[in-house]
Amino acid sequence: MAITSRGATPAQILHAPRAAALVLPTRRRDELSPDELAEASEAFRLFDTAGTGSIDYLEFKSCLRALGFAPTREELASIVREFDREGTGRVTREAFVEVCSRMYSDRPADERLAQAFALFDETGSGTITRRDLKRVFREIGEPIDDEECAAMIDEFDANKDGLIDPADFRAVLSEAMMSGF
Ligand SMILES: [Ca+2]
Repeated sequence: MAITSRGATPAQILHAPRAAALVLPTRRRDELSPDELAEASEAFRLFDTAGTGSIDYLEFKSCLRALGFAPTREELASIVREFDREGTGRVTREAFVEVCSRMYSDRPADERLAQAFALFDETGSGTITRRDLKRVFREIGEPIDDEECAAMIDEFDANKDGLIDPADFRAVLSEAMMSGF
């Protein structure tokens, strides 16, 4: 059934991504949480043995690995090109923190998706039902009626089983990101 036949407006459809974005654990891109900053600083300190405030390329690579990142040779080369403009072959603490911010903000995408999904899927059924959707909207203080709810599900329900599965949810969130929420 076409969404328009239910009278849902594009704005109403956009409600779904917005709700998803609201329950998504927030994180501003390129910003480290205090824990992450502490972790990154500690790693840097360990490798900056001489305490010069900068580390060389190999230390930089080890440092990132110590934090659980496994950048490819190409990624490393491109990072070094970007940050080591003067060609010193060293990465400063500030540059290192910035690199970490990017890596951390890329890393938990799937984790955040799962966390947000779980907030909708209260029963852990693996899918989001109309009831789940309505509950979340109620919780965020923007209750929706059955018609709006059905329209939202219809918009993202790729296999048309009336439920939002994790793949559908990913699409909802991409929409949320694209609309700037
Ligand atoms: Ca589905």
